[in-house]
Amino acid sequence: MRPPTAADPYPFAGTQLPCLVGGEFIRTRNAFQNLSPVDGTTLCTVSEADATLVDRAVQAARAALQGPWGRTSLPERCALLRKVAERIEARFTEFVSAEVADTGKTLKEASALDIPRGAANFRAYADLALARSAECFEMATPDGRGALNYAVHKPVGVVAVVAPWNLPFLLLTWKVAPALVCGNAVVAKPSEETPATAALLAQVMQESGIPPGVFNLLHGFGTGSTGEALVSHPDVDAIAFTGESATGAAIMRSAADSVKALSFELGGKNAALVFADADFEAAVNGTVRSVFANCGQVCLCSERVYVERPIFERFVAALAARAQALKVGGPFEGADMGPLISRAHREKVLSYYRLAREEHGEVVCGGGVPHFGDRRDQGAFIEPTVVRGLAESARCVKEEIFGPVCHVAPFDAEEQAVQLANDTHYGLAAAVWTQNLPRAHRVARQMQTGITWVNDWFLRDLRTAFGGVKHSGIGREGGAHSLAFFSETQNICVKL
Ligand code: NAD
Ligand code: 6OH
Repeated sequence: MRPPTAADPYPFAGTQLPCLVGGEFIRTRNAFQNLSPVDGTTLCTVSEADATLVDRAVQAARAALQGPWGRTSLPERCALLRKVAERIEARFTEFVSAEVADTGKTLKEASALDIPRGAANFRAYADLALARSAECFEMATPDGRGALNYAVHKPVGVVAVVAPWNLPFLLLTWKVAPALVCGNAVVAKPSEETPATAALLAQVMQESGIPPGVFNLLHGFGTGSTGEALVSHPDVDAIAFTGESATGAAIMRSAADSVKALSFELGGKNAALVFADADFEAAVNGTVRSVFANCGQVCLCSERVYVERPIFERFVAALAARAQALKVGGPFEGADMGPLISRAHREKVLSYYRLAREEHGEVVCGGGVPHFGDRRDQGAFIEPTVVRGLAESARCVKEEIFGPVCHVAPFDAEEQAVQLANDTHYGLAAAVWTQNLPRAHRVARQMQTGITWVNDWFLRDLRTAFGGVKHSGIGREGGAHSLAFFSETQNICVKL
């Protein structure tokens, strides 16, 4: 699998990306521009699906469920998913080119994480679905003959998958793969910011023999556009959504009238707790990663770093030094950190950089925009930033920023660290750095989050539960949890 070079073209240069509906690639009259976050140039145009096309896609999905797809066996679906994984790998260079162009993320991130994880998602769910067992309970009855209860798993039906722009391919396939292996038909809507890897996936689905209508792809915006039309469509049975908490709330309202099943992976304001007994270098390295990975645009990123007082000053100095040493640049420049997704998002993150000063924080490093003196100045680059000295009630400590920035604050006692970490409406992930084993378990268990890492960050086993508490989500995905969400379980009770 060869990573692309700057000489490899954007796979869709100069074209209009189509939607895929019922096995047919459709270019719509309404098209929008897909801009590069690296230099603001137009990468391609994208067909926006209107409510009529959304309806066609949902009907195509419904028809597919009633056709041969509805009669496929689990091994047949698993074989198809494995083919999809193989085709992604066969077109690895194109996928990476598409992802780095749309997002500006580093070549290393896209080659080592986003695209391999896309393929891995299809393989993992094929393996997991084949290994799934169904529950069975023998029961006693008054006549002594007994009864046997056994469960069967059926598809939910038409599933809408709505994905964000930060890990576009990873997060789309994370839901599409389990939905398909469970026998559903999917209507997917990637973010308007990052349509290209989804467009390649639509081609791969066709190449792999996924029947028409089983995977439909709609491009477009959210509110008042494709996304809203899809999630409020009465014939959609379930919605798997990843994105902002406020968007989740809007989708919940849209979905209420037709009582759709919902799985939500939402925002975070994640804490890292660094105890004085931590392996200092490992904690600094891990925190640099957990704050600045993907330009801080990972839902799991740490935006609040609490450090035990004896090592606080040394830790802040090391973190700031490492942040300042990060090379910011485009995907093909050997950079450590790419741009934010868009100028609009940069405006939002910069507004928090300004707010941090207004809220009497001290900007330890960064806080602005880098100047390159070339076309990258038209992009969405921003400086990695460390802030200290804010009150815990400050908006910068409470609200998700989703950029390469953290607030770092000292703590004096374990109970205080736990209280600070949990003092938020969010509850997605936490990172705990300590070499004291009993403390590691004790603190980890007290984190009000769906996911807690001890002495690492974003270490993923696809069989594990993934999701958030409080405003960070509804339900769990990953492993058996995804298979449960994308299936209807029927109990059959047989009197013996
Ligand atoms: P977003 O909520 O703005 O958009 C996500 C998707 O929803 C896009 O495809 C968008 O077009 C669509 N959408 C927007 N409004 C809609 C509506 N009213 N109806 C239907 N669809 C609508 O999120 P984003 O800015 O793309 O992504 C960043 C956010 O996602 C951050 O808050 C981040 O924390 C969160 N996120 C969470 C996880 C997780 O696993 N918990 C993972 C990644 C990102
Ligand atoms: C959020 O930005 C990252 C989510 C990661 C996953 O869903 C995953 O499966 O690793």
